[in-house]
Amino acid sequence: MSSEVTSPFGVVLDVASGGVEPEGPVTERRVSDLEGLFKDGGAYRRARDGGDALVYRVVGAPVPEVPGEVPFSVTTIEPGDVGGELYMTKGHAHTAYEGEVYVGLSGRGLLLLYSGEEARWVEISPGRVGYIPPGWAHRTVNVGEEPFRFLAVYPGGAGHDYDFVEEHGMGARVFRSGKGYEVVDLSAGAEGAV
Ligand code: S6P
Ligand code: ZN
Repeated sequence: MSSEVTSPFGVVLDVASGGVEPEGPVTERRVSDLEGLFKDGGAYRRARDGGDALVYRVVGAPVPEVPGEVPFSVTTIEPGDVGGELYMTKGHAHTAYEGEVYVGLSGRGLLLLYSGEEARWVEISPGRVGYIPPGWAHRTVNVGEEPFRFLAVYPGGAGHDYDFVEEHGMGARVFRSGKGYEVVDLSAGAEGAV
């Protein structure tokens, strides 16, 4: 257990900007931080060398990541794609057997989940909440034309393992299509897969 003591507090979430006040840790990921994520390596290098756009930003509340605490943060994924594959977060698994909740704030997104065998996806938008059960790796994708923004709430002892997704992917990829977006299920659980 931590010896830190957290006092009760409230924060203001600015839904229009993704700001959190008072603010905790802030993480920004540009195209250059996302090597190996996108399928099309040539399109990735062109995007990285030709502007290196901001893909997403995570603004946390000042809550320590230790067991017992319940950290929360707002993620904003910009609209865009690399070679037709929509902007997304790196994705991770929790190191502890802990779940998480995503609350849609603005825009349209997809929560991708991967058990290691099966890929699943859940639409997130204002008024829609996505549930991540323990044991499922997760990633979010902006499938709209506006910034996609959501509040994440998770146990402070969850821990973040990025290696699992780097090594195994998410079992699915999400591309732009005439209908808006298309999910390509590459997992062992996909229909028709061996
Ligand atoms: C933390 C939670 C989110 C993500 C954020 C960025 O458990 O799932 O706050 O950290 O959406 O994604 P990633 O995969 O780069 O951490
Ligand atoms: Zn998480």
